[in-house]
Amino acid sequence: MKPLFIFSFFLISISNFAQTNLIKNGGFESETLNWRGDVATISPYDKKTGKNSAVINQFTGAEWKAIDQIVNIPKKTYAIEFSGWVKADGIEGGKEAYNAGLIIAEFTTGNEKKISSENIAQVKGTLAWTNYTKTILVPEKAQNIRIMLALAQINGSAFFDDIKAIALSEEEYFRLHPITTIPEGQKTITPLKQFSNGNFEDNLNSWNGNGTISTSDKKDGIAAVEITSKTAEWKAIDQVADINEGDKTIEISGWLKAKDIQQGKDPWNNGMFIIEFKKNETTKAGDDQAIGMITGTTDWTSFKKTFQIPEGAKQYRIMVAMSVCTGTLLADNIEVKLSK
Ligand SMILES: [Ca+2]
Ligand SMILES: [Ca+2]
Repeated sequence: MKPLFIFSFFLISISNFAQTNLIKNGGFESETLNWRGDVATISPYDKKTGKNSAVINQFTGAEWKAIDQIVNIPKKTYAIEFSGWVKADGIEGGKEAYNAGLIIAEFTTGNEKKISSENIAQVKGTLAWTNYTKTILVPEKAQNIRIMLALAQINGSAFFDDIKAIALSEEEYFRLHPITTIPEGQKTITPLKQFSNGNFEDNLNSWNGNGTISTSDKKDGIAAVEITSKTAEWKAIDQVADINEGDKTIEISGWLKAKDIQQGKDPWNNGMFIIEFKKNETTKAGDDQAIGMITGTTDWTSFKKTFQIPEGAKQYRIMVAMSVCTGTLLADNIEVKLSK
């Protein structure tokens, strides 16, 4: 228990440090001590906390009436969390939005030159005690804050209590205001890999295996793929792509051309165009299927087949193979169409 207690104590000391209020006498428990200006009176009857609040009353004239306090911004302050309780009573009229009861935070340089100003609270009409909070990043070169409680050229009564300005380090600021990124539609999901470069116009991009690019003999465009085998071995190119959820059928088409392909000992030892369905990297979802087979010497020949996608198949692999035979196989314009 003892180490745990020490740890908790450490955390409490950190958070206490973070909660230090820069405003002196923000709750008006010491009447108007630390505040400049003489337009506010202490209200012991209508307050949010403790014994007192401060009230600025104005019944005629609609003049600017305010009290203020200047505080130093501690070193390494990244942002200030301003807060305060305000109550309004009969604040009526005024042409501008700022003709209201206001808490204003003004950032100034060391010699009180204004850098920026923000309204923390802006109240009109008649309003019960309400808490206002606003966290503002400290502008560059700001050294002081001037906090103002005002009745801005309007008649009525504005009550103020528990005025706070809490300095936050960068770390504290981002702990209180963590950065959240909003997912845009499907962007957070790893995009499915689509079949691509079936016409070999982008060299062998997207393809694996032992092909070369043929620019002299092709079906369309500037290039096709060529697989040449001098010995009866398996030599192939392949590409794996994802199946969209809900897809039921797949149609594969492409063009093949054979140059002196000598069949091996089995009938499928020829130029082959194959699809394999996969559940994952290592598990097949069914038997391999031939889209086309070619042997001997031929012109460009078109092949097309449609398959039902087997249960559980998440990926497919398209293969163009010299299947344990000799000769040259060319392929071009391979296309895949998935449908629901
Ligand atoms: Ca108080
Ligand atoms: Ca091509």
